Amino acid sequence: MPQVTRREFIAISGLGIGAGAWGASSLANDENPLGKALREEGVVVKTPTYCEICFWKCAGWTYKDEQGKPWKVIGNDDDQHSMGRFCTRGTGGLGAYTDDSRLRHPLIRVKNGDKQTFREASWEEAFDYIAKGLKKIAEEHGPEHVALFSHGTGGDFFKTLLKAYGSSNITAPSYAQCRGARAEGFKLTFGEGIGSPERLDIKNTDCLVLMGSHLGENLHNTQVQEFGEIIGKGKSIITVDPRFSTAAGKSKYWLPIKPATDIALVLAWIHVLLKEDIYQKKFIAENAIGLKELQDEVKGYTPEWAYPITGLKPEDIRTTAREMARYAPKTIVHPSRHVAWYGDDTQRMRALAILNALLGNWGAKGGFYFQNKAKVPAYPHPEFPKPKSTWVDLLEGKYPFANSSPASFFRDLALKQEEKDPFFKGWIIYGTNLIQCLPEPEKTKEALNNLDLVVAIDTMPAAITGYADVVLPECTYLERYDDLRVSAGRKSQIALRAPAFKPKYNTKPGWWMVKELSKKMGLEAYFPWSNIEEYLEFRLGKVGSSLAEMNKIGVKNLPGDNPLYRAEGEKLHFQTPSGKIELYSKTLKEAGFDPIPKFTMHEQPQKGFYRLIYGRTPAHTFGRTINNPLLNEIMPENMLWVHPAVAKEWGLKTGQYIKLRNQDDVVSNKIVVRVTERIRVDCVYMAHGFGHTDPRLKRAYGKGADDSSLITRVKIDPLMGATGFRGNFVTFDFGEGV
Ligand SMILES: Nc1nc2c(c(=O)[nH]1)N[C@H]1C(S)=C(S)[C@@H](COP(=O)(O)OP(=O)(O)OC[C@H]3O[C@@H](n4cnc5c(=O)[nH]c(N)nc54)[C@H](O)[C@@H]3O)O[C@H]1N2
Ligand SMILES: Nc1nc2c(c(=O)[nH]1)N[C@H]1C(S)=C(S)[C@@H](COP(=O)(O)OP(=O)(O)OC[C@H]3O[C@@H](n4cnc5c(=O)[nH]c(N)nc54)[C@H](O)[C@@H]3O)O[C@H]1N2
Ligand code: SF4
Ligand SMILES: [Mo]
Repeated sequence: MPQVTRREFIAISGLGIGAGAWGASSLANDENPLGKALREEGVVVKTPTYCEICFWKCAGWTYKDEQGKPWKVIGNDDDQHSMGRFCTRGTGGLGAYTDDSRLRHPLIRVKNGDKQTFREASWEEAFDYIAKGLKKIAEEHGPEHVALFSHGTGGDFFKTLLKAYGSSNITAPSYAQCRGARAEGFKLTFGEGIGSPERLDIKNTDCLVLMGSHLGENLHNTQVQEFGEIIGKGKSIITVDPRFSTAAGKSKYWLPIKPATDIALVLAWIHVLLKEDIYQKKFIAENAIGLKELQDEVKGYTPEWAYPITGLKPEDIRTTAREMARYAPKTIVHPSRHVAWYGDDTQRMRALAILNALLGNWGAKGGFYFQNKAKVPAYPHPEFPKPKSTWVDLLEGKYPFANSSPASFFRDLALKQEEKDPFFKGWIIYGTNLIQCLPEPEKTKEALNNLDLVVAIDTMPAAITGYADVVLPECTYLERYDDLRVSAGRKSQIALRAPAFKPKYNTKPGWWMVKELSKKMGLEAYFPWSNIEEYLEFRLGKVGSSLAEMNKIGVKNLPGDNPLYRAEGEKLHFQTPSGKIELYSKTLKEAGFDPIPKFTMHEQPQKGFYRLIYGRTPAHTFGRTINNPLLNEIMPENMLWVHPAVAKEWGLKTGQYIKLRNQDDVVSNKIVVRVTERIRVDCVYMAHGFGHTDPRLKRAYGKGADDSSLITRVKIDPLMGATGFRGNFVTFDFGEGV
């Protein structure tokens, strides 16, 4: 079936250049008299949307002027995610629409002499190709041999398609590469996770502890705004980070921890709370089991014990533990979000969950509030066929606490395993750049090579699209309807995304692709609506609303909100086996794991090497915005943070370019050095998402370095399969090009 077997990477974005870009209009500026006048006269049109520049999904309004030209995107005042304001990235969302490097046409991989290339195809041809390929795999191997990788809203329609086809092998990098270990660590302790948006009552807290959670650079909107509020009120903030982050700069205490030793600090904090009897005793007595076992376990974990491990002074550990206790239960130890660090991540999250439990903040004002979630009935469809096997079968007992499939595990199932043929034969990849988001990118490329069919659905010529057989260009979120945003939070709320502009070029919305593909595959019964408006009307009608209403208001609160906080003396029930918070976990013990987290020392850098750490930057979301003309202007490339002592040793100066070489001799792109006291001497830091290698991502190409390329070693969490990214070490390389 494949027209081309060995799958070479093809840089595709140069195919077909056309249509000029709309520049950043000064009309977007309210100071501009013309813009102001237009607005006052009401000649602008505003359309409701929710942002797709990251996964926080803030609701807002897209404005255009009388010529239908884009003006601005701003927050919807009634939305609990945006609270009326978009972050830097969301505000730059118009750049996703205007980006002239966008995908423009469906593409099919072909052989051209001994070179591979893409040819522009019609939608009809592209769908035929995919339907034929999927049919062949189903006949020869079975539909469960096809996986869907999906991240982002439109992916839900593809999930329905895959299930209708007969496979439930669906995965996302937001589990094993992001917050999966947090979900399982909290579930094992409290019986449930903390969701997204996280149920953190930051605005009412008196003490916020951030452990590698870098609010301010991590721009998750609601949290950053609430963080700003408590900074303004002078609340106590404690930041634990090997780097003096933006959040550290706003903190009462900054603990520059030695990387990879967080569990030791948390155990020492727990020790202090218990030893000094300053934990929330009544709450624990009523709601938790395992206190005695916990007390026994942490007896020896004194701050003096933790000092040589973490590099943090015993008095600082005691002072900060007392600070947390002083404000409890209005204290939150933020469990952060991207938690795939060192391979013992579920246990680190367990330690944080236990610490939070001792602070009595579950269901407390200023702690973890109880979420409300809107319920909107699904559009009915026939029952899905039962797959012969599911991802749980594929795991064969590995990662017993995984409640979702790890994406990297799926990747490995497309690799040859000890003479066995790879399990997966086809991948459909929606809105996730697997080359940059999975560790060990060379393995990902090898897996892509082995597959019979690779389909990528994207808006941009992201690296992953260069490995596809068929590329389906989606229009941006500003040009399409999507499913409703049904979110959990303080209120039960829904939001609508409607198109502000017609799709540019020959791009289409995901829902349309799925609907058309379903016809080719004989699966149209699963999509019994004729268009998205009909689909949305049906769902909205079930909750007493309509498209007309939602187009006017964008966001709607549904009735039925439950209290956010526990009442005085209320008896709480937890969905754990004991019905209580499990400080000691019998479940873990029985599965052969530590029932109370223990600290194990991780490998430290060899002489001349530094631990590679990475994180977010306010102007960008991963790699997806680097080419966005508005956001690229704010930050075109990343920098390498290097401590002055290290810089001196290597003769490095701010502004000079350098390459990095990791422990496996992989060399990065060049990156500009920033010498700064704001980082420890044993690590270097860069923002993730840069170093694009496709020459026709006009603005992003060759700018900065890609941390992923250096992450050739992973530490996998044995409980749920998280891929620890932070056990990679780099040294400086003065080779060619620097
Ligand atoms: N090295 C390293 N790896 C990491 C991380 C890290 O910090 N460092 N972070 C991890 C984390 S926390 C996460 S959540 C993952 C995220 O990893 P990804 O899921 O890869 O997230 P993005 O980089 O946002 O990539 C999304 C892709 O979606 C495309 N896209 C954007 N909008 C649309 C749209 O409307 N429709 C379609 N079809 N496509 C669209 C973009 O062009 C891009 O190719 O990465 C993980 N991997
Ligand atoms: N602007 C922006 N905001 C985003 C995103 C984005 O792409 N751009 N992505 C969103 C997503 S999907 C996620 S998952 C979140 C992730 O955001 P967070 O969960 O807040 O942050 P991380 O990326 O886990 O952590 C980065 C921080 O950890 C520190 N660190 C490194 N090693 C250690 C260590 O051993 N111990 C401690 N204590 N700290 C350490 C780094 O110095 C850095 O400050 O951000 C979200 N917000
Ligand atoms: S946090 Fe920013 S980028 Fe993310 S959805 Fe909200 S406005 Fe968009
Ligand atoms: Mo994430």
